[in-house]
Amino acid sequence: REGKVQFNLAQYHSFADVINYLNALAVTYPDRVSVQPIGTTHEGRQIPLIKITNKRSVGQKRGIWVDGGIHAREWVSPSTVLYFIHQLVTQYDRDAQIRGFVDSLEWYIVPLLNPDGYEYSRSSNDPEIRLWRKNRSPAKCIQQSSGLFQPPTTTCCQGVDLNRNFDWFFGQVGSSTDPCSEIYQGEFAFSEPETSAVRDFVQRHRISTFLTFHSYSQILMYPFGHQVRTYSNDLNDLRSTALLASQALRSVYNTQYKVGTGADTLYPASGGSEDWAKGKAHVKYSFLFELRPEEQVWDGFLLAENQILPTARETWEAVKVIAQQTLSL
Ligand code: ING
Ligand code: ZN
Repeated sequence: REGKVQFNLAQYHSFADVINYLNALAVTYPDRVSVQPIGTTHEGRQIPLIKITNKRSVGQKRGIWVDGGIHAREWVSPSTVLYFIHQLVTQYDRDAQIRGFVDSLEWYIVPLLNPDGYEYSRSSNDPEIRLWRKNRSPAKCIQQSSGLFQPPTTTCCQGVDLNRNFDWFFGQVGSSTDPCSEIYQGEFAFSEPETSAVRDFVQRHRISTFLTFHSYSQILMYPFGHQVRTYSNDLNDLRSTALLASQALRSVYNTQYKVGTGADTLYPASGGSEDWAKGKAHVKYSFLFELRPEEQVWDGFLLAENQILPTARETWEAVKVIAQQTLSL
């Protein structure tokens, strides 16, 4: 079955291509792969999760959650997560460390958490569309007063920022109640099918490690992001693991990452999945990766396809460090 599943990891793909790839892996490697939907989006797409573990090895295993593509325009995120899937599935027979990860852990991987937003961002090069961030929830309208003696106007906009919609200090900071804002938090925590699917799945499984992939800025974040200088009581474990992971990442192409909380390194924002996973779902290790390119560029969401594999390769080194730490819990 070597080389049986054809998929070009060096290109950006449609959601349909991703589905076909995951299903082909499940058919070709039934002893370690299965695919299941974890929810259905507003536009009716089923969100696929691929579970990777050695089905013959028995006993309680720790779970690692991995998601990509929560934000539509961050295309290198799903591509990078697809590379992890490829490594775990196809390197099993060649690499003893990966064999250990697949024998002794359960990987729950959602490469494309926001397929509606992703397909929308693929549908045009118009910046309003290509740079879409949110999901595609139905339009919500607000009345705006146009001035004294003017009739109020109604504005309607689509989409919720899924990384403001988790139940962690929901609506408090770095988010908006305006449906037209890029950081619109939604009507209430977990109002969206994508976020409630993550909540339900994580709560029903033994998850020790939660990894979520964004772009861009080259930052490895640990909790908490809603307030500066605010950390979990096991900060030392998270920070030392993050530093080891960022060193492993740097060892490949000398790509430099900052390490810290979202609030300390970028800006405070509440309602994020990484904070919810640590603060409410009580996973041990929760990290958010901001992938390439570096913070200073202005068109960082338009990352050239020749950057996909280098980004994925270096990030995989960091993920393996975190998986190794998870194994030794
Ligand atoms: N970045 C994250 C965001 O959702 C973040 C980073 C999360 C910062 C939480 C602070 C707190 O804004 C991207 N890529 O959107
Ligand atoms: Zn993002």
